[in-house]
Amino acid sequence: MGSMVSPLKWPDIIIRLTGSSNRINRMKISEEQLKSHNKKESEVHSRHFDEIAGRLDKNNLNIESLIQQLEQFQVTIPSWALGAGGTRFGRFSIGGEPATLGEKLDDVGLIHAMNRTSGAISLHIPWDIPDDMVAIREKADELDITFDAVNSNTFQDQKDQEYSYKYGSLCHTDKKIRVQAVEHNVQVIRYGEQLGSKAITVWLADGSNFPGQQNFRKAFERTRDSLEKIYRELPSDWKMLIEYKPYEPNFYSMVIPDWGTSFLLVSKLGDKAETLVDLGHHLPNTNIEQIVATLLLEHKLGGFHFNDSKYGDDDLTTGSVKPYQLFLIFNELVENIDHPDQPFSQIAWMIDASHNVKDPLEDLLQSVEAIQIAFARALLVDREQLEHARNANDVSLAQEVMQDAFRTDVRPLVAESRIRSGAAAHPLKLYRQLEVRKNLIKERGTETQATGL
Ligand SMILES: [Mn+2]
Repeated sequence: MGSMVSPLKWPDIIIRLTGSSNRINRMKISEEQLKSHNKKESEVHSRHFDEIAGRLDKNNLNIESLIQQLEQFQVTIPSWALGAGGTRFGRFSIGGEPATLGEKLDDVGLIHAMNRTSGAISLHIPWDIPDDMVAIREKADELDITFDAVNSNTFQDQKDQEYSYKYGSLCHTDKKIRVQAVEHNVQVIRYGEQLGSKAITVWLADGSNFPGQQNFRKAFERTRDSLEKIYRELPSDWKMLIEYKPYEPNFYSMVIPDWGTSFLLVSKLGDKAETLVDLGHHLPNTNIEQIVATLLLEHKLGGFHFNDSKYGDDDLTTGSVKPYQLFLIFNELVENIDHPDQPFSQIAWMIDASHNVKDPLEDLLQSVEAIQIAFARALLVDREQLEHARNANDVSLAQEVMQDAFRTDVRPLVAESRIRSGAAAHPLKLYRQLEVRKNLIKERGTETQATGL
């Protein structure tokens, strides 16, 4: 981010009345504010954009098509990542956190207004059950937001719940508990149908903490049997995405620890079941791009949970620690972009992160931009030359082709795609100029706490 322009004062910020709500002012970003921001940025932006567009044109790259692909690309915001996260050691509030589902939608609306790339939210049930389905759908329409995959939760016990998930849910040794967990997932699908979602993401905390605690084969079979029951309740145009994770909350074994186990389950379930890749759910140094390539080959790549990590499931800002890995993942995706059996547009692109020290909205803006940058760089890879280098076993050339794309500063291309979509040239800069967090604190107070991780 460049130097910050002095912030606007409160009266300059367009606010709107929310009618009967106790909260008087609702922070909203107006078209005028976006236009004025882009006007101020236009001179510097044009210079940077013309420079890179001219250079890429010499390489016979179709800039227009690249920008259009960026414009169409949308990344879903998870409802649980809009407040401050925490660790088991503590949590530090940031103030102005959304306390209701409506306010969570408002926050996604703010992000989407600034980047026009975050036009969907992924809800977590039961944290985000809408009280008034019609009102929530209307609000989402107004903010131009759709509902992406819904997420079930059998990793915690809820207040009114009959049986505990302490020793597992879909894998549990007790049939009554498995039935309860299956019914919860079916309920999540029913909520999702009312919202217009088209997928359910299942992540299981099921596993064991000590050797000998669980019969691996029986736990797998019970899980498969439970998933089949949920699968049978899927509407015809829905998908079931099965996420895997090697450890945590269980530290000896997880029932679905890796992509291979997820792939085995989704293959047994049927065409509507696919694997979901959460970047943080791998042991250190795992070659995630190769997993992505194999899932693409088998048409079983359902979607992503983007984040970044240094050691484990750190849930850090996407692209903040390993940007080259993110680029390599997108390189595999772009290589397969026109495949009719695994349409790029039907892959679920979602963020799954947690923010312990940063403003969640700033963090999400940074994550989305990092994803766009990785996508744009992957679109720059000279595929013909790469294929030639590979076939000729020209190892150095293959590396050059990849790194030439990675080392290109594509930020002006991403900014151009935003400007054309009516978004801000520099969303984070605008966010700070408008003092959005300060206004959210004014609106909601410092004591609110969002449900989430
Ligand atoms: Mn995840």
